[in-house]
Amino acid sequence: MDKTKEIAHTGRVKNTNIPERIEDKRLAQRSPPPLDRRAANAAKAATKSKTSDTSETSMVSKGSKGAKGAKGAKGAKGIKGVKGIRGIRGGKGARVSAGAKTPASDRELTLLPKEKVLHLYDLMVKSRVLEERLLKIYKAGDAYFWIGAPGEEAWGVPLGLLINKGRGPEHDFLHLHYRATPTLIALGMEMIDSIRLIMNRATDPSTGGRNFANHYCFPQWNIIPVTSPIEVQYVMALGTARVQKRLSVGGEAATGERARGITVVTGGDAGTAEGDFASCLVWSSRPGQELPLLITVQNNRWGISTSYQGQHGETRIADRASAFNMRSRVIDGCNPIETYLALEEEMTYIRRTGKPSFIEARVSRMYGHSSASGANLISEEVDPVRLFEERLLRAGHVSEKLRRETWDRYERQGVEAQQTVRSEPGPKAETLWDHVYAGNENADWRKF
Ligand SMILES: Cc1ncc(C[n+]2csc(CCOP(=O)(O)OP(=O)(O)O)c2C)c(N)n1
Repeated sequence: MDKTKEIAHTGRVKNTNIPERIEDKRLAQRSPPPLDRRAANAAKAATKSKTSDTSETSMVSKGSKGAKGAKGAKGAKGIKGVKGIRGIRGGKGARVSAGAKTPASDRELTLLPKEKVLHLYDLMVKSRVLEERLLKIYKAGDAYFWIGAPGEEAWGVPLGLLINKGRGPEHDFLHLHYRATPTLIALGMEMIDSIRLIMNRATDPSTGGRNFANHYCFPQWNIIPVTSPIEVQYVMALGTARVQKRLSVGGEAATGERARGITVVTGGDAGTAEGDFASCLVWSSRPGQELPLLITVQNNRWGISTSYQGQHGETRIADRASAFNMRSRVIDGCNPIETYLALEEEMTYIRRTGKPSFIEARVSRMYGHSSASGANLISEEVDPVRLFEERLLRAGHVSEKLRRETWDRYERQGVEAQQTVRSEPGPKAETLWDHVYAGNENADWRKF
């Protein structure tokens, strides 16, 4: 049997089909210089504050070793991502140990305040526990279909934390695809609302129980409805970015200062073959008409069961953005620190200039495409949550006790939420036509 199909059907075979091209040295990331400077400064600051580091909560062991290891600006090199990207290469062995570093050399942890690092960890665990709960719900027969984001936590959580959250063009718009649970969790979505969606309950705030798992919609946070047809979000994103452009300096409805809200679009690597993706590059980069748009691709190296390797003539997807003179970079989306810093930098650039930027994040797909491909754990895929957790344990940022408590707390929350949702009603037939049009105009064609 063809290896690709084998994976799709069982989800358990060795992932022998990981494209060599992704491992090519040419893929080494070109981090813009400001990040390196920032890394150097943070490393210096961490060294200085080494002795005053005991003010942290009890979850942090005394005299953080990470801070000790931060000595010297050379540590900044770690951020370049070449090392991190190795974490998702198709090598052998336990994926948790791929990024193994001694505490003394894990300077990267000092690039963000410790509180932020722990917050990232907490939300990543929460998102993973929720996703695994959704899988269990599907496998127990409480849902018809599962699709989701285990393996994208290190990408999605930082993204959610950096969003200027709210409703209307002065806030960020998010055109997400169906692997956005980590971002929604970071934005503050309750676990129970994701469970209501997968269990198709009328109480589901996203769709009233009418759509698939992970097809979120939260108008109060500018979360545009997630669509099942892939890639359409890349052209829709042009619309909200255009509105934000109009509100900026020199725009059609100039307000005197550049709008702070930007538009963010996410999607998969296979989807970039669609014309919508090309349209997005063209329309966001027209000289003098550039749009405040963060275009991102989460490259997990698969489009259902079709391998990246046989589909992409370009070396990096990010290279396609370079052809439009757009700022672009490749990052290790399995590393939350690198991701956070890169996203922060690109979002700041877009807010400041009103111009687009492009990020290709290398991510993991731990349970295959969806329930349609079995939804079983693929042990060779990188586990970014465990990878990060290992680092935090080694650095003394997280104790074994805190680790256990975090997983247990969210596990309990998930189980309780599932039990609650079981007793909630499904949608009524008469609500079928609700919310098809904006303003809730009745869309029942029989009544036209
Ligand atoms: C327009 C359209 N074509 C095909 C499909 C079927 N389809 C669903 S997911 C998928 C693969 C998408 O792969 P990728 O863009 O890499 O995202 P991933 O699912 O890997 O995150 C395809 C082809 C679809 N949903 N919509």
